[in-house]
Amino acid sequence: MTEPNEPGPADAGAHFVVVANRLPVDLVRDADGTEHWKASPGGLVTALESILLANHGAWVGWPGVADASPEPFDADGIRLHSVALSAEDVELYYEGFSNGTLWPLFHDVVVPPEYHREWWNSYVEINQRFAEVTAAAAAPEATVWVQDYQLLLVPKLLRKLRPDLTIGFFLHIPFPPVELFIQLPWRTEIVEGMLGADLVGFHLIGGADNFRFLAAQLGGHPSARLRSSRGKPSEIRVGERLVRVGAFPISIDSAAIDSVARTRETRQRANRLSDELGSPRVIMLGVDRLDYTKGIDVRLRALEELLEEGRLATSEITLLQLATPSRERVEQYQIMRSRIEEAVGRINGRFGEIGHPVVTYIHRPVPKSELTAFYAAADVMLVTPVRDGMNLVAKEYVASCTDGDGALVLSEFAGAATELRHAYLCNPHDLNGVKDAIMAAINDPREERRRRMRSLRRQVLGNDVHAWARRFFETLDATPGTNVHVRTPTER
Ligand code: GDG
Repeated sequence: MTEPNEPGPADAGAHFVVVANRLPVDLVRDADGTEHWKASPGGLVTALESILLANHGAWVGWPGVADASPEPFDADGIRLHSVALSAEDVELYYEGFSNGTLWPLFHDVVVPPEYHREWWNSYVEINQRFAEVTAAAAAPEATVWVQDYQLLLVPKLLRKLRPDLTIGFFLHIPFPPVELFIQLPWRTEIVEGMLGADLVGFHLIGGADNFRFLAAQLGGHPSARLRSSRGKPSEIRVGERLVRVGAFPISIDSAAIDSVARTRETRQRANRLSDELGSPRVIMLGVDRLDYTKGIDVRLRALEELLEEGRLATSEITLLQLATPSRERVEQYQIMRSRIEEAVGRINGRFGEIGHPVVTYIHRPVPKSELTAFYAAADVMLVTPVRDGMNLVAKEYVASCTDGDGALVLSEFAGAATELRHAYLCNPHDLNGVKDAIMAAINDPREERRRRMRSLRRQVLGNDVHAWARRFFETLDATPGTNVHVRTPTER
């Protein structure tokens, strides 16, 4: 998407509405108080843009700065509706309940989740606000697709306001095992909130199974106990309604990334990057939001031990670690950042040479084109989360590896590991295993690495994000009682 156009006239509502915590454009407030919009095309926009355009769709979300409530406006044919959040709402609903309670709880309590009633109260209030803005933005009998963990209550709240709507929900992060989920003081409300949708989608079958089991236990919906036949969505009876639950592993715009990676500009930038890094035998790469779930610390520890043991030498390898700033006001993120930066400093201090650090660490976002060049230059990609819903970086690397000569080291705890079986899989809790996977990725015969990459590329290029969205809509459409009028273009 590009810059938004001028506000359009009020309309009778859209037939397809996406609801997400953030709008696909960010409102930027300069130091002098002036405001402008900046496109922030994340993966979700890429996935849904063609469907939104084909259906004159709308998007409901927070514009990214506190106390801003611009009127609805059109951006490249998509109508954008802002949900206003005050600074206190951001602190309690977003940094608090979303990222201090749900995020760690849903990621296997990697750090302890905090349970605060004032965070919860704000979460309920803001979910209600999202539901109200959506109810006003949607045409009669429209289809609404609610996204992610910040909005778990929206399906139920929205159904109450607008029973005529068809509502889909998709969770981008893992859905935790029952034993962990039931820590949540508001566990029943959350499950009931999600059951307000007609279709509840997860990345993996395991997440869908966890949810169904909980629905049976907490929601008193005994039909939820019925297991689905493998991979097929199952149905839960909720009063008069049937709710479908299924697995829809998200993907990327594989063909677009593949073609950018093949351009002369990208290849030249990749070659220059390799020169800038001192043309080592092996360039390793990590690309993550700076988050404690991503296992950046795991790969740094593995690298340090490999250097210590002499299995790797500074002269032959380098690690480029891009750690994009994220949730910087949340305390656990500040702690994690200090630890990682300390480890980078220690490794470079112990093993780096003048003009040749072992780890090149970048803590700022880079443009997408630059990122593709990073992928194209990397011999070994390190994706080592301790828990991750999917991990798109792993798939982007594979799509960028157009010469077939690259190796992916991938944690078994990333959703992507379910599909990318021929990666160098490792358990991030087993440091020796991580080290061995890195060494195999570096030292395996070229033909073996190419064989694995061929299989990974078949998987990623054959299952793109457009197919993901289409499958979700087809399943939603097939759910009894729904009324989906969304056109899903097969061509981009
Ligand atoms: C959540 C779930 C799930 C990163 N740095 C830069 C940059 N990125 C882009 C990557 C990739 C995206 O950000 C990160 O996606 P991930 O999937 O790896 O991780 P989360 O942000 O945690 O996403 C995750 C995902 O939702 C989708 O459902 O896979 O499990 O946690 O696309 O390329 N992009 C640019 N500059 C950067 O510096 N341009």
